[in-house]
Amino acid sequence: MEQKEELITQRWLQTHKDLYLSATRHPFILSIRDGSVDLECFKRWLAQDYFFVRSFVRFAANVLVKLPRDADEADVDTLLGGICALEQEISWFRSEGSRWGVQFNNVALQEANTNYCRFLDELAESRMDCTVALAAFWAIEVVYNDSFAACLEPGAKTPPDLQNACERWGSPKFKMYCMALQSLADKYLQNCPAHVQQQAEQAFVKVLSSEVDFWNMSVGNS
Ligand code: HMH
Repeated sequence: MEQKEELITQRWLQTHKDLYLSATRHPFILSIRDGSVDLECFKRWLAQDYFFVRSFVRFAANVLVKLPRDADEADVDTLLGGICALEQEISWFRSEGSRWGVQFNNVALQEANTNYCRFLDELAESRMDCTVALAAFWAIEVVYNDSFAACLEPGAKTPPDLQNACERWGSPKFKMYCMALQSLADKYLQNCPAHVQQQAEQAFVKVLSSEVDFWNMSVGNS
């Protein structure tokens, strides 16, 4: 019987465990989890992330276009579902913005955000391999899922006002979506040349470090 091989994304999570933990258990997330969060930081994160998500919409649409024409319908649907969910996410940001008195049109993009959005644009370029973009897509979503799920664990003292934000990315439903993205990335990773696999791993690492920079920016450390 053929031995089941370890998934490539699982191997990356092991290889880059420390960086992954820095991205998913950042002091900002831990401060939400223990209830000590500075709400000014949360508001800064909210305003910056609204603009990130606007860039992410373009990225996500481009990843869908990168799928080969004969891609499995279920795979196209996974990405399409993700794009549809972003519409609600944008509305959520707008209503949170007014709830917290954050006006997005007065917000200046900070460097960590601009850099991350530029990286998204690079990944979206037509010469960029579909597999690399899919791996990055999964990484971007799983960091938020893992981070915010930690704020919902038993014993977490997440402030009630932030519960809703944590549920958006930390819910079991979002986790299922991330797992679908992970399987999709692994499927393409298993069938791509070694140099593309390496490029995808580099993109994974760059997503993780961009996420750390984004959290640092949110707490005012950048
Ligand atoms: C910075 N990373 C950042 N923002 C997000 N909204 C996500 C990931 C997940 O969608």
